[in-house]
Amino acid sequence: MQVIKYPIKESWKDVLSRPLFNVDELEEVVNLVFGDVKRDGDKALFQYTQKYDGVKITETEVSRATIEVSEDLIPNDLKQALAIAAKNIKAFHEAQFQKSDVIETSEGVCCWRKSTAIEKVGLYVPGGSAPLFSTVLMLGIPAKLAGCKEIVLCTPPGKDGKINPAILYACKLVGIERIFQVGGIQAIGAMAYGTESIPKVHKIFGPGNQYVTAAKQRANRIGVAIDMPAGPSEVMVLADESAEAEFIAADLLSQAEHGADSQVILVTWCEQLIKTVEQELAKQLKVLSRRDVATKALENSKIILVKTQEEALEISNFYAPEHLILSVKEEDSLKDGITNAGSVFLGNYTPESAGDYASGTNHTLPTNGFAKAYSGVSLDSFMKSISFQKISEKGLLNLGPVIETMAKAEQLDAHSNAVTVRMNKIKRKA
Ligand code: HSO
Ligand code: ZN
Repeated sequence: MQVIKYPIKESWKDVLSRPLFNVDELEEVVNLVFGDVKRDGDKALFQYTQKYDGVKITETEVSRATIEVSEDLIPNDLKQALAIAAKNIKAFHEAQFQKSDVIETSEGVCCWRKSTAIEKVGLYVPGGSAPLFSTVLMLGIPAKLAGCKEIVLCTPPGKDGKINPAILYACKLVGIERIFQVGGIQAIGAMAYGTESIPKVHKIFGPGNQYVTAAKQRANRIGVAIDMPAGPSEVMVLADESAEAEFIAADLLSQAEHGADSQVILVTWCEQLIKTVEQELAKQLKVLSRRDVATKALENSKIILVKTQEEALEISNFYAPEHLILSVKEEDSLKDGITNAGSVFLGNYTPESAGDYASGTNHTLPTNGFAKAYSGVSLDSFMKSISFQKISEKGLLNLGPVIETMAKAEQLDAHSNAVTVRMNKIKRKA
């Protein structure tokens, strides 16, 4: 990891740049696949699954029997862990339901909002070297709680032509019944356009590689909503002398192992910590199963020495990390100053992987600086609100002149008339 000491403010943009991620270059292949999926439906899915996953499929949907049998294929301790994680995620997301009061904004004018589920949602779960069955819980649980009527899940088949049984079991646990063994760009295209077997959805959720991200952005341009523009995982740790080097190194590596393009950053105002964290990183890296991936990610990563904890906070808000860990004595004052971050982990005993799996918060979070404007996935992401209003005769007599004045000033006479004709009627009746 590159160590940067006391960077001046003007250099922060460069020091904190993320690995380049150019979606434009992928556009050509996304366009081609989308075109084929739109035209040929399932036939295109069979062809692309053969081409990209090396697997011949004749059906896209996973059978009920295959989902059922997944239960016998995963160990009991994993089943128990999934049950506890699911319970916590459910509890945290269930508490996010907001009641909507009727607000009488002025006498006789009542306004309120009603939340309703997005009817059809598509969840994408990556396969490959690390099949993220935890993502099934993070997306499936709030989708179910929200009351989405149609939930479809796409995930690529492994080299053996099968979907990882832990993904299937997690689906069974949260009640997702429509699972499709299709991945990559073609899966996003299928959920965006609909095919003979895969229903078209209104919103697509979930992480993925650069191809999946580019495909989601393309789906968005043709009118399908997406959760957020996802990018490689990242974590920033702010630490002082009260931090444990061993824990910091473990947290940095936990995100570094996601992908070669992940980025992890330690910001500290305690110079001695740098050496001990470096020693720990080297020690822990040696025995990590994904050390090749993590080593590459560390090449994009930084240790930054700053003068004060205030400066560290300013750097953190500037970077807007997906995950932010505070391992500091003065946790309270620092935490109150956070303005840009996806999810924050406080204290030496709150590892980031708790949020990835089991504490209850959602792990689908804004990366790449999007935490400046986006929130992570929540119950709300699966819902939308419809506003209602009801105005009484008295209410219209009160508010009508305000509307007339504004409409006339915008030179929209018909708007003004819609009020005037009613007010005239009320006055005639009186
Ligand atoms: N840290 C990832 C989520 C995840 N981690 C899933 C383990 N499994 C999101 O950046
Ligand atoms: Zn993770």
